Amino acid sequence: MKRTSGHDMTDHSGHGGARPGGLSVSEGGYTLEFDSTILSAGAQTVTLRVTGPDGRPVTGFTPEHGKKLHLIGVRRDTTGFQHVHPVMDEKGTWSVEVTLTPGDWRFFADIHPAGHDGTMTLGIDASVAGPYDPQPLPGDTRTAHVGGYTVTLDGELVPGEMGELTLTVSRNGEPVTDLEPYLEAYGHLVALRVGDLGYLHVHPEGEPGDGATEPGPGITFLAAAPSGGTYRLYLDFQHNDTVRTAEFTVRASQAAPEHTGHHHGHHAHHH
Ligand SMILES: [Cu+2]
Repeated sequence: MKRTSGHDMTDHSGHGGARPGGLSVSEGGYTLEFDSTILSAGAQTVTLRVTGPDGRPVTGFTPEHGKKLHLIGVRRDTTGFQHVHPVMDEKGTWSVEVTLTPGDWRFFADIHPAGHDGTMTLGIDASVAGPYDPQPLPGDTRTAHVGGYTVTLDGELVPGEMGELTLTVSRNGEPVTDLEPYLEAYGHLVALRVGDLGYLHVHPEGEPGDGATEPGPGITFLAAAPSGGTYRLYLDFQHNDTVRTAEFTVRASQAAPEHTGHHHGHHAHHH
């Protein structure tokens, strides 16, 4: 039997795609801890650590996309998205400033502990005190406007299959062809499943300086949806020295008719 190894996270059961990350606070012996999971509204510094199989804070991490820890925070209604890079002290405590609004939040730490086989995403809940005004999910949106830029999304999220997503950036109607590298890519895309905020691993196709990847206007990613349903997508891109986030709502279309067992020539009935 031919076996694939390494980075093939696809589930071939036919029921879904890559298993989402971020649904567990602990995985493989690694656990995400916040000093406090009760936070206040507004700008503040949060402190956190990752403990390892021995129960002690981990200090050795393998950088991914130029950072040892990517921290993503989002309110449970999918608003307030933040993607920040905490700084670690010698004891393994990370700190970073975030700006929070009242409500229930989910934080994700995207890490690759040194010596561990690959990356993982750990997730933790936190409560921000104050009157919570949950927002309805924006409907299917394939065009986002942010800071004078327009970003359009092409391609499909398909349950159980790698699909290609292309995000195209324009400004004042003109394609942007001088995107700046940000964290070793022209864009970073985070996808969260609505309902449980399952975190999808999305991989950019090509990177700056590889001789093939253009600095816009299109940025291409590969992603597989773990299931049907609705997803919220967040694209970070950099232009004119500023990082901006464009947000989209996408429904994962059901997979095309089964590849096996379908009936050729089975047309609609006529009465
Ligand atoms: Cu990051």
